[in-house]
Amino acid sequence: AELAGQLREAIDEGQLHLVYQPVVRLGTGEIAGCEALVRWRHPVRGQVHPTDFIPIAESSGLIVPLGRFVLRESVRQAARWRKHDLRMNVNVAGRQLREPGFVNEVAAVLTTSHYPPELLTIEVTETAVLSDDEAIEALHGLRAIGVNLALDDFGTAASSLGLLLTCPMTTLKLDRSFVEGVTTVTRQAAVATAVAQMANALDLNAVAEGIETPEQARLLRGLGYEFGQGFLFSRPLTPADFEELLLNGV
Ligand code: G
Ligand code: G
Ligand code: MN
Ligand code: NA
Repeated sequence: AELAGQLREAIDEGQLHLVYQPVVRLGTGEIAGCEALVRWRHPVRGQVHPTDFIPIAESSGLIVPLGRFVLRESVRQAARWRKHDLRMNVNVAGRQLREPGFVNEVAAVLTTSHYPPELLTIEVTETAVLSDDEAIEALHGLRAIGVNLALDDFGTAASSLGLLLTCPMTTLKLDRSFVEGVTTVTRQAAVATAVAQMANALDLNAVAEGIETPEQARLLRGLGYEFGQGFLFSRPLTPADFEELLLNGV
């Protein structure tokens, strides 16, 4: 409860900031885009990790103003990096999707920053949209304005393959729990293989998350993952560090 009160202040007083983790084209190693991840610089506690405050933000409703900050800031940054032709991925919670006017808000942010909708990807989790008609309707609205949609942490939650029929997704992100043992654990490799085949059959982009070794990257590329993300390439970076990476490559 204390943290919830402080989170309200944090949003108003600019204690939140964004870091960006590169998304790499596994075939060439080039940076195709990035995922915006929120961070909280707490005046007393120091860095508070999103896993410690996103749940509080969701239960208190503060995810709506927090998400508004994340969306504006990430799109503004993406527009500044426009000449690098980067895609920007932004995480959105179910609560945000259900907020009336969310699609209009995204459209307005894109217009204000002169950023093309085709370069923005909204990431949602399976649980955020599962059996939620309003959230699914928002996904259709976002797709209608040209925004891309990724199913994040794919395979972890109450995976409903039916979501792939009811939601207009453009991208599947294989959860890093399957990537961890993909070179050694047969069952994880089997899931990674099945997800890649499904993505390719449905004409969806396939992204593997949490890649930490060159062997994982090679294997996943072979399985059909066009894109990868993980500490092998880079941790999430401040805008200044990300720009340096853009100049020097991964
Ligand atoms: O880097 P990482 O530890 O930052 O992220 C931890 C979790 O927090 C991930 O599940 C990620 O999706 C989530 N997260 C990070 N930034 C945001 C954000 O801006 N909005 C939402 N809804 N979730 C986020
Ligand atoms: O749930 P989501 O995928 O949105 O969150 C991404 C989270 O995964 C962030 O917390 C990010 O810091 C973390 N992450 C990114 N790459 C790696 C990696 O290679 N290994 C591990 N263990 N975590 C990672
Ligand atoms: Mn994500
Ligand atoms: Na993820």
